[in-house]
Amino acid sequence: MLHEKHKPFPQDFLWGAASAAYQIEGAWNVDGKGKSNWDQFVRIPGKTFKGTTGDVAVDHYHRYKEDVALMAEMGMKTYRFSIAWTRIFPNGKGEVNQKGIDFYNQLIDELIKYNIEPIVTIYHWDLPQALQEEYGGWESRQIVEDFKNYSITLFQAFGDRVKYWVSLNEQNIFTRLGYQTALHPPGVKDDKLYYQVNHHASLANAAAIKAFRMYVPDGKIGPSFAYSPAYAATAKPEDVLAAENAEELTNHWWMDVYAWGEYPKATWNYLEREGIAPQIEEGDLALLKEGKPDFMGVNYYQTTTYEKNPLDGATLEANFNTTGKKGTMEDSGIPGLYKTVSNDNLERTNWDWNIDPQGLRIGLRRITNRYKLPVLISENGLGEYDQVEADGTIQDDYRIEYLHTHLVAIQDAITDGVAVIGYCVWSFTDLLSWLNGFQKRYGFVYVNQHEEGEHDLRRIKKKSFYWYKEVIESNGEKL
Ligand code: BGP
Repeated sequence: MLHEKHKPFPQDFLWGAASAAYQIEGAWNVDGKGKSNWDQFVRIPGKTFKGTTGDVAVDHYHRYKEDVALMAEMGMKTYRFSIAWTRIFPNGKGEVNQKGIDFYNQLIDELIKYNIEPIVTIYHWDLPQALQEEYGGWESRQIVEDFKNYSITLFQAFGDRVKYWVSLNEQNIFTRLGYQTALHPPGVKDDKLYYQVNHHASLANAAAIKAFRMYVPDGKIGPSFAYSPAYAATAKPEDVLAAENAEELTNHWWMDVYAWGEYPKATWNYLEREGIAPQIEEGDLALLKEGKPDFMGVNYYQTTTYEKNPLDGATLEANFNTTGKKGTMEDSGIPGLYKTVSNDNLERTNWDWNIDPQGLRIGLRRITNRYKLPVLISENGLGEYDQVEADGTIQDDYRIEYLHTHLVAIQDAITDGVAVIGYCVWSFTDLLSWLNGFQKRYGFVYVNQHEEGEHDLRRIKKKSFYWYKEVIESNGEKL
């Protein structure tokens, strides 16, 4: 299946970039915004790299016009951004804060002015702290109703102009880091609760999608899933089985529920035996089936390689590289099921993320074969140190190389028959990385923001900015 002749990118392909409210907006307590779980968490000493916060982030709240003008200059067709729940409902529910609605109206209108298709993410991790305090946030079924109401408020306010929506961003990541490894708020380690929280989030996702059909009947909606396709470390059957376990427990566990409203069998039975399967109430499974997405949103950064893990083997207690010191990431696993191992065939970034463009093609084909849904690549990008040269330029050839090879893989997948509707690079401007501060940069546009020292937040176009501009102009013919 090697082919010299690629199919072209579709004419209406959505070339874009993505961001999230907490990572760019700043203005954390401005214009009536309430406190989110992240506003709370970053104030606990030792939780983020050098104590960075999103209080200012890259000040997009005040500089959105400048940022959108840069997007227009680049020729971007789409921009994916998230809405801060606490700007709309400072306490998560109740009275709407009109100033929050106003801000996003202005941003959306500014994008439309330049023919940039807005893609709105409803939830990118910044939960209203009031809901966390009142009933534990995702820990309670009450979240389903509040999330649905919040979503409907957005559909009513913006659905006339916004036709592409992402429901939950990376449910698998915010729940794992929030409830298994305690790296994100609320900083809990409780496996049973983790699966219960996920069930609530899946219900909330389905409830929002079901409501969407009524409020934005001509729109499209789907979740964004952080998909890391599983590889087996060797052809030993026990390693292949470990990779199968991982594919089911780290991927199908969510995507099957999104696409089919069903939990995968082997994992369900395993969790039942362990006494940590979620409690399901009457009507839950029916609701899950009623909330089918129009596309699978995929955030792709890397593949993960697995081998057999004995019962007394590696656990999830492992160091996660948040410092940018290569080689500090440790392997982790679930005893009896699988354990991660480094893949010597792949290069890694300074944060120990594998670089694997072919893994994207493989993942896209797996999704297509299993779910028969179109895919929106809602995130893909390279987090690296960037250096401003003496002449003021940023020569990020490594980022161009990363994006180039991933786009070739996408075109391979399109040629294979995968329906890809768009590609959102993470990210447009540099922004705050949740745990890694400002030094781990992803943008086409450099922002002079740092953990320490001088930082006037000025924007500088990187070399990759000009490269992507040409890619878009040629609709992917000049990769
Ligand atoms: C995804 C998140 C993004 C972004 C990205 C890069 O998981 O959806 O919000 O942060 O990863 O991650 P990091 O900032 O850890 O490098």
